[in-house]
Amino acid sequence: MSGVAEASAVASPPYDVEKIRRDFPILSRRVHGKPLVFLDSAASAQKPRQVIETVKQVYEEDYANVHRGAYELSARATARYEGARETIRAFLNAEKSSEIIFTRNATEGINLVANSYGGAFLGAGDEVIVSELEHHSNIIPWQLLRDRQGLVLKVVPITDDGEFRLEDLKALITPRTKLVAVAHMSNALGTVLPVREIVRLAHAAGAKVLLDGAQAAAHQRVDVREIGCDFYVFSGHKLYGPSGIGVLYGRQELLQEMPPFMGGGEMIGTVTFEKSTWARLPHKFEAGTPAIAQAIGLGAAIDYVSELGLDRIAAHENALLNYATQQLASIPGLRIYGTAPGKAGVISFDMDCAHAHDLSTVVDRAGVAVRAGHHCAQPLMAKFGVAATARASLGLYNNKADIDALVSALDHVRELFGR
Ligand code: 7TS
Repeated sequence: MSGVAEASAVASPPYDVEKIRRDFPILSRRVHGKPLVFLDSAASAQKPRQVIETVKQVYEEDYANVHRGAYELSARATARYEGARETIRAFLNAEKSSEIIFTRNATEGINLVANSYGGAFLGAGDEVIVSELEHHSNIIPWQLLRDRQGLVLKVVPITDDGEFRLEDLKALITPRTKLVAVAHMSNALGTVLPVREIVRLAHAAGAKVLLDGAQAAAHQRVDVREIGCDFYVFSGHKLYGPSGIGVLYGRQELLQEMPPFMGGGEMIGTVTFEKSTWARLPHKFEAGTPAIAQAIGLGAAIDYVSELGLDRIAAHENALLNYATQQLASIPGLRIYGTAPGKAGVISFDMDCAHAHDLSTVVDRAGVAVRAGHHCAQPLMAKFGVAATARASLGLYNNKADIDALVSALDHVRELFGR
């Protein structure tokens, strides 16, 4: 077996980014008369033809509500929806497809865990630990729970380089620590957190671990059993899939104990006005008509990235990240935020001559899309003493020419605003 695997690894063709780019129709579009240079995949990634065609084909040929009709079309839609769940199970290497809950996005997955697990099992004085680099999606649900149930919310500080240090987590863990909820990868800095070690420390103290994989899932292979986490969330739209669909992975014994998050159709066993019972997993957590075509489209997106290979995507993006970092660092007056070793495809920066928003408006005129703002990580921005940064983030379709276009647009910013 391993001989076959090795042979196929050797035989795998080189990563042909120009060919890959042709799968993404939007990349041939022009913006302000210039070819689009898309460097905002951390906010939402573009979609390959394979995903667009799948969603279109579902609506044209296989669309009906799921889990209801005995008729052919509903059976086909249900099989494809459940097939997508199985694709996601394999993608995350979860043990059972009943551990894969479809949500709207990563945000909903975190809110589900906070309300259901947190609401049932966390009480006054119990501690939830997050980190200083979290997206607001992994701060606010815990704050709301804290204010409702008297929890203690603790925050692991981040170093000036944007590193998460295990000893800083260790220093915060006590016997009252019940949950550690952190990002797998930072959307604002690119820092990749040492998640296996975080899980080991938390579990040794009897605490559960939720990982926010909104960014990481698009940039590296994720194996929830190897990591050992209890919950993992991500969004389809950052993984080259449709918006409106996301995933919560939870270990079965936890999901089974947890009460429903939302009530309605699909999630019940029997209903009377006196008492109702709940459907089996995963349906207990999927109230209402789900995002059917979007879930199937997410399955197609995962097939797409799996065929390219997450390891090869990561290698391509890391080489490009090194190139981009070198190029940007050579621009006078440009400062990069977040230089943690092992970071992935995000570069946050500002320039001494222009505000991040002005900078992004100027580069947009050259067809270059970068995000400017607080990146939904205001506490992190406060730590660095800035209100906003500009951010270039990489996807599997970016190439050196994209970076060169950004650098040349930033040179123009210096010409315009430099003294
Ligand atoms: N967690 C992280 C680490 C994120 O980067 C984001 C979105 C979310 C959670 C929320 O994802 P959603 O799909 O539920 O909205 N991050 C960004 C970003 O960096 N720019 O726009 C959205």
